[in-house]
Amino acid sequence: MKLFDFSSSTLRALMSGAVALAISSTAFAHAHLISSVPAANAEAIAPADVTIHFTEPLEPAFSKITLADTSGKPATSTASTVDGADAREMHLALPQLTRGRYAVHWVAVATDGHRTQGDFAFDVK
Ligand SMILES: [Cu+2]
Repeated sequence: MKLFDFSSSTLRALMSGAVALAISSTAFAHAHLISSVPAANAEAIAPADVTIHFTEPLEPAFSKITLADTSGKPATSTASTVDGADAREMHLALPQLTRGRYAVHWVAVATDGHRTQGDFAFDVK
Protein backbone atom coordinates (compact mmCIF):
# COMPACT_ATOMS: atom_id res chain seq x y z
CA MET A 1 0.00 0.00 0.00
CA LYS A 2 1.27 3.44 -0.93
CA LEU A 3 0.88 5.97 1.87
CA PHE A 4 2.45 8.97 0.16
CA ASP A 5 1.67 10.09 -3.33
CA PHE A 6 4.32 12.79 -3.58
CA SER A 7 6.58 12.64 -6.57
CA SER A 8 10.25 12.93 -5.71
CA SER A 9 10.41 16.44 -7.23
CA THR A 10 7.53 17.65 -5.00
CA LEU A 11 9.33 16.18 -2.04
CA ARG A 12 12.56 17.90 -3.06
CA ALA A 13 10.77 21.23 -3.39
CA LEU A 14 9.24 20.82 0.06
CA MET A 15 12.60 19.89 1.55
CA SER A 16 14.44 22.86 0.04
CA GLY A 17 11.65 25.16 1.24
CA ALA A 18 12.05 23.83 4.78
CA VAL A 19 15.82 24.28 4.60
CA ALA A 20 15.48 27.86 3.28
CA LEU A 21 13.06 28.65 6.12
CA ALA A 22 15.45 27.23 8.72
CA ILE A 23 18.36 29.25 7.31
CA SER A 24 16.44 32.53 7.07
CA SER A 25 15.13 32.31 10.64
CA THR A 26 18.65 31.93 12.05
CA ALA A 27 20.58 34.20 9.67
CA PHE A 28 18.20 37.18 10.01
CA ALA A 29 17.55 37.57 13.71
CA HIS A 30 15.62 40.50 15.09
CA ALA A 31 17.34 42.95 17.42
CA HIS A 32 16.33 42.15 21.00
CA LEU A 33 17.27 44.07 24.12
CA ILE A 34 20.04 42.38 26.14
CA SER A 35 20.53 44.99 28.85
CA SER A 36 20.26 48.68 29.57
CA VAL A 37 21.84 51.37 31.74
CA PRO A 38 19.89 52.47 33.73
CA ALA A 39 18.35 49.00 34.02
CA ALA A 40 14.57 48.54 34.01
CA ASN A 41 13.11 49.75 37.33
CA ALA A 42 16.53 50.86 38.57
CA GLU A 43 17.00 53.83 40.91
CA ALA A 44 19.51 56.04 39.13
CA ILE A 45 21.49 58.98 40.47
CA ALA A 46 21.95 61.69 37.81
CA PRO A 47 22.26 59.37 34.79
CA ALA A 48 24.19 61.05 31.96
CA ASP A 49 22.61 58.88 29.29
CA VAL A 50 20.49 55.85 28.56
CA THR A 51 22.42 53.04 26.87
CA ILE A 52 20.75 49.91 25.50
CA HIS A 53 22.59 46.82 24.26
CA PHE A 54 20.95 44.74 21.53
CA THR A 55 21.54 41.28 20.09
CA GLU A 56 21.97 42.59 16.52
CA PRO A 57 23.45 45.66 14.78
CA LEU A 58 20.91 48.44 14.27
CA GLU A 59 19.95 50.67 11.35
CA PRO A 60 20.74 54.18 12.69
CA ALA A 61 18.16 55.87 10.43
CA PHE A 62 15.22 53.92 11.87
CA SER A 63 16.26 53.06 15.42
CA LYS A 64 15.68 55.36 18.36
CA ILE A 65 15.30 55.83 22.09
CA THR A 66 12.90 58.39 23.54
CA LEU A 67 12.34 59.36 27.16
CA ALA A 68 9.16 60.67 28.76
CA ASP A 69 8.56 62.04 32.24
CA THR A 70 5.67 61.01 34.52
CA SER A 71 3.26 63.32 32.73
CA GLY A 72 4.14 61.69 29.40
CA LYS A 73 6.03 64.73 28.08
CA PRO A 74 9.37 64.20 26.30
CA ALA A 75 12.16 64.56 28.88
CA THR A 76 14.69 65.56 26.22
CA SER A 77 14.60 66.82 22.66
CA THR A 78 18.03 65.32 21.92
CA ALA A 79 18.03 62.57 19.28
CA SER A 80 19.43 59.18 20.22
CA THR A 81 22.40 57.71 18.37
CA VAL A 82 23.59 54.26 17.38
CA ASP A 83 27.14 53.74 18.68
CA GLY A 84 29.75 54.38 15.96
CA ALA A 85 32.03 51.63 17.27
CA ASP A 86 29.38 49.02 18.05
CA ALA A 87 26.10 49.19 16.11
CA ARG A 88 24.49 46.87 18.68
CA GLU A 89 24.51 49.78 21.16
CA MET A 90 22.21 52.78 21.19
CA HIS A 91 22.56 55.91 23.36
CA LEU A 92 20.33 58.76 24.43
CA ALA A 93 22.20 61.65 26.06
CA LEU A 94 20.24 63.10 28.98
CA PRO A 95 19.91 66.58 30.42
CA GLN A 96 20.01 67.01 34.21
CA LEU A 97 16.90 65.06 35.22
CA THR A 98 14.85 66.01 38.24
CA ARG A 99 13.59 63.40 40.71
CA GLY A 100 10.88 61.12 39.44
CA ARG A 101 10.01 58.20 37.26
CA TYR A 102 10.92 58.17 33.57
CA ALA A 103 9.66 55.97 30.77
CA VAL A 104 12.03 54.76 28.07
CA HIS A 105 10.62 53.77 24.70
CA TRP A 106 12.90 52.14 22.15
CA VAL A 107 12.54 51.12 18.53
CA ALA A 108 15.23 48.89 17.06
CA VAL A 109 15.39 48.17 13.34
CA ALA A 110 17.87 45.41 12.57
CA THR A 111 19.94 45.37 9.37
CA ASP A 112 17.43 42.86 7.91
CA GLY A 113 14.75 45.58 8.24
CA HIS A 114 12.85 43.86 11.04
CA ARG A 115 11.55 46.15 13.74
CA THR A 116 11.27 45.43 17.44
CA GLN A 117 10.25 47.82 20.21
CA GLY A 118 9.82 47.97 23.94
CA ASP A 119 9.38 50.10 27.03
CA PHE A 120 10.83 50.21 30.50
CA ALA A 121 11.01 52.72 33.31
CA PHE A 122 13.57 53.89 35.83
CA ASP A 123 13.57 56.26 38.79
CA VAL A 124 15.82 59.23 39.34
CA LYS A 125 16.40 60.03 43.01
CU1 LIG B 1 14.60 39.91 11.78
